[in-house]
Amino acid sequence: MLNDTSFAIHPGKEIRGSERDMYDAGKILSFAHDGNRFLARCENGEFAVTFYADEIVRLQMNPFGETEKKHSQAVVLEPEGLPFSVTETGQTVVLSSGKIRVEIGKDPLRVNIYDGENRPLFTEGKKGMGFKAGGEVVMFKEMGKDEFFYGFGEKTGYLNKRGEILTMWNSDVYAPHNPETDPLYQSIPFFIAFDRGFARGLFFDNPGKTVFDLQSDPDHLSITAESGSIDYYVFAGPTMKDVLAQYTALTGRMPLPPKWAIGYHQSRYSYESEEEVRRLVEIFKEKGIPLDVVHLDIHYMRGFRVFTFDRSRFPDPKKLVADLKKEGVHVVPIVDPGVKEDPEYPVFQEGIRKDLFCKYLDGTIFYGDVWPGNSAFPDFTDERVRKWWGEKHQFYIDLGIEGIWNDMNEPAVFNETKTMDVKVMHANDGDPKTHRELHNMYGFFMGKATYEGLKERLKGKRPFLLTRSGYAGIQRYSAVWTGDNRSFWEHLQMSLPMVMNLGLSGIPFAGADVGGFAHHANGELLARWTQAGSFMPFFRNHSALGTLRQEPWAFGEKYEKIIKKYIELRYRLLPQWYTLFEEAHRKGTPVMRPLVMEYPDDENTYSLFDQFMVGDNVIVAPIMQPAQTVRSVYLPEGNWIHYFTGETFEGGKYHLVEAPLEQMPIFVKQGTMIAHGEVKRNTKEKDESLTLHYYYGPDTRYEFALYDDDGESFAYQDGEYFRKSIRISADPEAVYLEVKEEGNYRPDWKELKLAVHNGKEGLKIYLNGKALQQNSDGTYRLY
Ligand code: MIG
Repeated sequence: MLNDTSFAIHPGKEIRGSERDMYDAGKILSFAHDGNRFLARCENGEFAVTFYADEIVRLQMNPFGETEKKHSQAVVLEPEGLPFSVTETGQTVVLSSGKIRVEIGKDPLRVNIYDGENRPLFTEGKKGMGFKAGGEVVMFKEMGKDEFFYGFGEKTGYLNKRGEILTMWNSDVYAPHNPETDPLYQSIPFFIAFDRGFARGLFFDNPGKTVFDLQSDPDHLSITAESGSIDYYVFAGPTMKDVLAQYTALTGRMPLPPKWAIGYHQSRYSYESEEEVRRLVEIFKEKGIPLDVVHLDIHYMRGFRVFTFDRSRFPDPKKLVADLKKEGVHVVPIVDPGVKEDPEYPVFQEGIRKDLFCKYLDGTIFYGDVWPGNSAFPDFTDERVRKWWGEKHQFYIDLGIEGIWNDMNEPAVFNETKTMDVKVMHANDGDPKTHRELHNMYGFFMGKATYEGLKERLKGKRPFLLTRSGYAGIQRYSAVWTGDNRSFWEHLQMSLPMVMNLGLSGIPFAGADVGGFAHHANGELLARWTQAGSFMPFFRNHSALGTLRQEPWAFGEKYEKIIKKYIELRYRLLPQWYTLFEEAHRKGTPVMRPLVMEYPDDENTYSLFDQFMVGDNVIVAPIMQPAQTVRSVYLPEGNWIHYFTGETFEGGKYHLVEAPLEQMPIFVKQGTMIAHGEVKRNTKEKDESLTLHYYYGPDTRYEFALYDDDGESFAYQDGEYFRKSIRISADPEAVYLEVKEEGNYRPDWKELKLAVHNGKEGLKIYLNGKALQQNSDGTYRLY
């Protein structure tokens, strides 16, 4: 409350992780192990090690009681009962899976973890684990002097988090989103430590308040949790992609979203009537600007009651949804967790009668003030409540709705603490815990309830869910947007590292409100923001009540043309996007990537935050300052082709690149390929023809993939998909394509063309050993 006065720097405020007053776990008194688990009793608590997979190990230390075998619902992987060896010496006990070696010092308990090649994954050095008198648990890990840190979910600031103190406590922060504003809406207590190309990960699975301190001690980071015990997983890497594959094997991966969700979304707080929504969609059509989704913010509801439509504003929502769907546009309404306390409101009645709301230990319901006024909050930590909430979505399903937007699910409450009373008790599927202990999972459980409820009712169609709040594993249910940013250039700048770090935290489907939510946008800002946003996984223009309108045409024709061009580019590249989404779904590799992920041996990429990659071969360098028409772009080794001019740029150095307002610098790596479909009104329209653009470079090799399926069902899980893999190699005379296809699905397109850029006279193209004839337009027919 007093954080914006000098009270914020009250003497004696201590948030740093320090050893001061810490009680160390002490020495090991006895230990034992069965096939699966190693258990040690220490002077101050119990310590356990469980191998979850060859490259994943779980470590626990509970100073206050026993360590539980059970894991949180963030985790979906069950330990396989991996055999591990146990070797005891005088000072240590060493556990090894072959890929991970845990070296446990006995007096005092100290844990150093190495990989199969004896490289340190995480070591404690002199500092270990313990607890404080206030009940906090603390642990330390050494930081190498050349180490960089990425991930940590949704954080402001730069890409590399070394030197920061990061708090995990899901919070509704309307303003400001400054470099030091922390925490925000999401808590993903996971990070990647990266040392000159060697990556490994750590997930601290504690949904209470945790603090990661990478600042106070230059040689150690500390993790402090206000409640609960120490419970963490180590991932052995050795590459960033490996770490993410391992982390998402543990916490789950993004389901493949419906194709329409990868298109362009238009939103406003709020489109307030059926008429306004129809008119909006009409204008998109008239202007020929592609559009897949319109979001309905809180004004669609009757007095902000969830599972209702205000019939004075929206007289016939079913017809509206159906008519729009005919045009290929999906409607996504907002759903908040707060249920209005109104004895005449059936949802509230049911919640009371069936005992579904969050309560104190003594049985009284927790009420908080949100949009509808005094409200009760479903206890999503309980399966019974999640099922009920899922069933309630039949209301939207009956209207033809296939996507939901969850907001305010930190949960946000209009009071001094901004959230639910931490003393509230959650049922937590038979293991009751306080809100203080589970706070960061409230939005996660709401997402679980919503996604599973929708999926069950959509009869085989893929649901789309967007959420503001979440915890590790939220990617299994939802896309994430970064909340209430502002129409500031600084917030456009910030969105790059923020969305990249979300991707590095297992959440590939993320984006920031394009144009900025609060404050007033202007034409130049919106144009530049749309350019950048069109290359981010979740692509939605959204703006707040009382701000200037922000639709693509809001600032006149000059800007509209540019904005339209980039939305069109999104659609042209959709086959590429979809292929990358499928890769993220299957492996956990993010769609939007920092350069360091693809060029881990290039030190120039380690802190690079103002440009990014889409997939492994496209670099995007947005303009993020007013009146700027030239910027510096770093290009790693190899040659890079300017997407718009075709000019070749030599890699391994910085370039000053021209960027007039209508042009965002985009580069494709020489020797690689990207797929183009056709510009469409939306994803309902199918591609007739696809073109694979190959950027010729002698003596290059590349593995290209093109993925497709019906874009809306789960049939791809039963082999109804299409994957074309092309192994490309080029020498000074020719390009050799070796093509393989798998899956039973036949895409809609009738022809597949190959366009060769920067080729030279007489260059030959071979497809599976056969020379191809050039078409009159210079392309080659591949299919
Ligand atoms: O600010 O529902 O972040 O996207 O438009 C209060 C109204 C609540 C916050 C969300 C924003 C949404 C708004 N909501």
